[in-house]
Amino acid sequence: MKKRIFSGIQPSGLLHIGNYLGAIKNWVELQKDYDCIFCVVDYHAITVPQDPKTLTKETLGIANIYLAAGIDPKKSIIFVQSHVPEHTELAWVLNTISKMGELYRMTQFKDKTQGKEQESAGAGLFDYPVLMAADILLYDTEFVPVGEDQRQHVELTRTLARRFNNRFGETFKMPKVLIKEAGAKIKGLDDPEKKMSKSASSANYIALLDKPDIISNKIKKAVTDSGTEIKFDPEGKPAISNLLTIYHLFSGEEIKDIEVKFQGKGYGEFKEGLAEVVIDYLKPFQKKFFELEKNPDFTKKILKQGAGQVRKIASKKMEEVREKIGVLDI
Ligand code: ATP
Ligand code: LTN
Repeated sequence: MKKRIFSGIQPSGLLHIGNYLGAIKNWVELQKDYDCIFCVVDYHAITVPQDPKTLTKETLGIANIYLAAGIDPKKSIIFVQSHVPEHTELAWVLNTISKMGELYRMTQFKDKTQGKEQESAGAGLFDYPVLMAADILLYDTEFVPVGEDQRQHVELTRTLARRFNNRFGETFKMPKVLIKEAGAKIKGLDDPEKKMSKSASSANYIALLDKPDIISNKIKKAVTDSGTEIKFDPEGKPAISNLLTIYHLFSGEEIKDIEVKFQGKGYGEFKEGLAEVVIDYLKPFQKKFFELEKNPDFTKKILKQGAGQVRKIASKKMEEVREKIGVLDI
């Protein structure tokens, strides 16, 4: 029996190369050795206001990104969170054992409410990690492959699993976070101190669907460090180190070899090389994405099949949970 992997991405805005290198690229590799379930977490996306038409379009869009990137529905399951109501049902039960204090300590909640009146922050945004815990725990997940920013949420998931198991008896498997060091925290092109984020300005990220000239331009304008040397030194040269990481992950070349290749050459030449590597890598992915976009019924069929497959697992787990907490069976 293969070990299970579960992960998900919200259909809220464009995906960027940080999402790809920190999450999706690793998922594609994990499919060989694990029993993988990949979810489009639409109920997470509505924790901040979403235009309904855009949400529908982006839900399908994320599924198409998964497929175009190489998630193979013959090997892995792809589905949409809201199509399996056990996710929200388990989230409710887990809410009853979650503490306000531990949810307040979540850095994502703090970041997303920063500068705003906490009084007007959505209860859904506050509760976001509990729904994520439900996603993971429903499937006896062994590993959760995500970027560094999600580590704390997986820790909370473990806390909730442990608490439930202690109170009601062994029910949930203890999941572990799976973070691959290279790519776990791709930094913004305009600010190498912070993670690349779709909530930032467009100069911050390279979207997976950006056109070649846009990619070249963004890389050309990316901030650099003082000096001229192309050297991997995250402390002393955070900007160039970030660009080297991107180069390494898209080209498959070792960082040391890339340093040698650009020895004695300036930042300009390195950036031109990087743009070429990123554009070449994304070309077949983009082509596949636009093909899939023309045939929504194909993707919908995969999502429907996926929901059917996972529902069997989820409903069994929910039955067990109901029984454990003492819900009347009729
Ligand atoms: P935002 O910053 O607007 O909240 P996001 O870009 O972080 O959004 P998510 O949907 O929260 O996007 O993340 C999807 C996946 O991508 C998660 O596994 C997350 O850890 C990963 N990820 C996001 N940003 C990065 C990044 N800069 N580097 C590596 N992985 C990332
Ligand atoms: N919070 C995650 C998305 C997410 C997720 C999950 C990731 C929701 N449920 C379950 C892994 C497992 C994010 O990337 N922002």
